[in-house]
Amino acid sequence: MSTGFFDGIAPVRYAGPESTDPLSFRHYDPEARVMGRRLEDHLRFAVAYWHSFAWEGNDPFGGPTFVRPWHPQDEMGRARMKADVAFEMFALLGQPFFCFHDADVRPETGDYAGNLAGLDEITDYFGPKMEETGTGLLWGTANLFTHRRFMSGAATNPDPDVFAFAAATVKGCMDATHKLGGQNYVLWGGREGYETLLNTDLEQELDHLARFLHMVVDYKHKIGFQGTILIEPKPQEPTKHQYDYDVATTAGFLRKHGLESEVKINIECGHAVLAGHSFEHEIALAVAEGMFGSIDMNRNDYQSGWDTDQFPNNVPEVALAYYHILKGGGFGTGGTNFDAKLRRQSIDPQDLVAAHVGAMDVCARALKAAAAMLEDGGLEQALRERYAGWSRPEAQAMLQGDLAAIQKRVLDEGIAPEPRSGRQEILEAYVNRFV
Ligand code: XUL
Ligand code: CO
Repeated sequence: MSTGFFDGIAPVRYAGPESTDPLSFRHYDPEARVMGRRLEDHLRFAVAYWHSFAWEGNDPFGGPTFVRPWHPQDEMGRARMKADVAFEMFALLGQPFFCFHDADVRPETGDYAGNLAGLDEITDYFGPKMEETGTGLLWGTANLFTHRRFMSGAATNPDPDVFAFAAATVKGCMDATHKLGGQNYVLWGGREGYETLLNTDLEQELDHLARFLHMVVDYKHKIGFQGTILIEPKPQEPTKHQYDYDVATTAGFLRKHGLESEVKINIECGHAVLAGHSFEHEIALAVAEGMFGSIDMNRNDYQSGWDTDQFPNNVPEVALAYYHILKGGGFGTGGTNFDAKLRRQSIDPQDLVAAHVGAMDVCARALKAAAAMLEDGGLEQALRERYAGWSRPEAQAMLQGDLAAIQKRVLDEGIAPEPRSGRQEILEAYVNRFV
């Protein structure tokens, strides 16, 4: 029986680029073929439970604005109603996946056993709904940052009892993810970082973080979880300094601790920007490191310096992100998770559906542009020309040689390099033809 929350909203259909209905897809036709693959299989969309159903609209100055029938979220009856509504929206959107934290889906009971029982009960409730709506789990994760017990971190907490509580919580969430056939398990270091070095043993905390991660990997193998373990970097917020700062930091950390073949990276657009990078930089670097896993799609406000988690609406930017994803071979177990929330004035149920429809259209349009650029090959051709000198045998031999041999060659041959144009504006105009 329907909850009635989305009354009057029909399942969203592809209606073509001319459609003016905000509740129709203009660019996302799941069945359309791009580079020989269905668009749905390229993009692998997921809805994030936390922003869409658990967040109540609070900001630092104001209380809840959404006031949904399942608020306050303090007992199992309302957790089930929230699940009913969530799966009703999944059925309307038809996206293939969702993602959740334990704390999004069950009430906080204040103790470990109570929380675990709630998670077990609600994930049993999800099972048939996933079946019925055809919605899979892209990833599960543990919320190790909201409750005050985690105020000084989880795996990096100075108190070993918090480390224990966090480890036990992650075990429970991995079990739940495995039970629901999740394709990945994510660790975002919610408060794994510090507020001040004055009270922080940075070296010890990083060692504990690595040990924790090894336990996660060991447990994955123990239970036969086939999904990918993903780390989601973020440079700051909530702590002043987050240990998983960006892709470069995370890749170095994984290699130092022998985890590079076991763990991949989930890259969020807004986090990349907070770290002073572009989304495509973080993706390209993860691909180069062999650690690209999945993306959290969103955008930050350009003027504010924090994580605003808005829905994406900039096709040229998103196209460059998908360009690097496609060039790297596309998603494996990963996908496009909308880690994005409504603005707190957008209180209508229709706003929630329309936000996802608009975002899915932005991504579809961007992916098609990225595929067209890749098929046209203009950027790849420009790269080949720019690096062509390196295919000469003497250039390759130089990489096997030493400084003295190179000096001899420079002197003998009178090597005097002539600068060549980087052609940036021409390439930017080239991209503009596709987006
Ligand atoms: C926080 C964030 C999280 C993770 C999952 O900035 O992105 O929602 O994606 O814990
Ligand atoms: Co995220």
